[in-house]
Amino acid sequence: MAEVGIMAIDFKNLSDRELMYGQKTCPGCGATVAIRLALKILGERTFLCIPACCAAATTNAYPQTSFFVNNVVTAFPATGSTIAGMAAAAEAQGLEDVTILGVAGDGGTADIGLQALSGACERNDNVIYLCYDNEAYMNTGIQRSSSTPWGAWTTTSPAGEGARGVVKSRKNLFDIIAAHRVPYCATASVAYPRDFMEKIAKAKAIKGARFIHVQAPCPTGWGYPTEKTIEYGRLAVGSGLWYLAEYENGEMKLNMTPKTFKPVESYLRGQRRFQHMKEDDYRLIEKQRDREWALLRERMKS
Ligand SMILES: Cc1ncc(C[n+]2csc(CCOP(=O)(O)OP(=O)(O)O)c2C)c(N)n1
Ligand code: SF4
Ligand SMILES: [Mg+2]
Repeated sequence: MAEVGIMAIDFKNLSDRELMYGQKTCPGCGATVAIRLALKILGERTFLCIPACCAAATTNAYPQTSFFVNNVVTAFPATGSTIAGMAAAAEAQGLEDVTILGVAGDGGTADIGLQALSGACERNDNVIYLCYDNEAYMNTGIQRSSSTPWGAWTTTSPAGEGARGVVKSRKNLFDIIAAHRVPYCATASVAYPRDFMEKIAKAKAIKGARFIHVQAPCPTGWGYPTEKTIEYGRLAVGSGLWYLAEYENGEMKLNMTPKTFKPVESYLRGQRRFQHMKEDDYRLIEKQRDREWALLRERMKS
């Protein structure tokens, strides 16, 4: 794979200071990695907003907080509108050195929060919206979202005798947000921290509505050993079931272009949510992947 550097960060001299710790997430939580790394780049002058989701429930049990930046918890559908208001307030107060950051799960972004996010993007509000995607509603016990992949078991998409898990393809958030013609939009993975942090740094340097969709594996909801979060994140990208891309100045570009893919079963077989899958399912997913990648290569620079 050819990895493309995006924004120079002095990794050697990166601050040791953590702006998120003490959270009560499960061990191996990918979402935690995403938020912690994002805050490292964005720094103390960040005003954070989180809706109902794992990231809020595990960090803000009043009177405790795991954040060392200002933060507010908002209603499930309201991240986009709350950060729009925060950006307007910052502007009214003449605060030019602050970053307004919304962090929400896939359910809070692709489903219930999509309208508010769309409004913020369409108005080009001066905000960064980070969606950590663990591919289901995890905080309430693993229900399917519109970002849950084809074939995955969840409590609302059962699998077994006569049922095959989710039977539709996931929504493509990256395309939806790029269609708003925002200044910057990207996909990322917690398993590629350098790429992710460079994208956060790039977003920080741009004004207007910026969106980053980061895949964040979840050992509890996906059903794999807690120490394998980074391994599964890597396998998702290596098998072509998650891609790293950017949209900027009206153009889309792939940041990694695998010459050959790892077999999809190397990613799927070890996860409880895909345990019901058979050889035919793997081949079907492979076909969908190849179709998707043919389109990606056609419409994106690499
Ligand atoms: C209007 C409303 N509906 C439902 C809920 C219950 N609820 C809280 S968190 C959550 C799931 C969030 O899923 P996601 O956004 O993917 O974040 P995750 O829990 O996976 O981190 C739900 C359904 C709520 N708080 N408000
Ligand atoms: S359920 Fe998943 S996303 Fe939620 S805290 Fe646990 S590991 Fe993290
Ligand atoms: Mg989720």
